[in-house]
Amino acid sequence: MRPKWFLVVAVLAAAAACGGGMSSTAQVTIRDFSFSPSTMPIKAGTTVTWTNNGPMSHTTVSDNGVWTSATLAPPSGGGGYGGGTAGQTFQFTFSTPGTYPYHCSIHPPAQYPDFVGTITVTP
Ligand SMILES: [Cu+2]
Repeated sequence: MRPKWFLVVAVLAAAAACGGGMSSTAQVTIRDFSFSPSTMPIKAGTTVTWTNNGPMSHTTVSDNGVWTSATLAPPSGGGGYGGGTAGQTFQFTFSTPGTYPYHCSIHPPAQYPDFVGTITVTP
């Protein structure tokens, strides 16, 4: 049987990892034409990074005006020869609990109904 101190260490490590007001991060990948994951629950204080990995330029824009990214260029060049650039990113930190739907302003939901996402922020 495992000694009890092992359990204590595990609980303390878990508390240190997610408690105490430490910030955390989450990732959304933009493709042609989807946000992945399209729905994402996070805790308040989490910084979300959107990364464009599709072949076209895209944006991430809050339906309610909470955030508006610049145009995010796709990754380019290199391939098997190396070099090139990574796809551009946009970051936003969610402080207030709520539901935050968003879309790409270049490819709006009227033409791309599945190209939408939602961030749900809990306290
Ligand atoms: Cu787009």
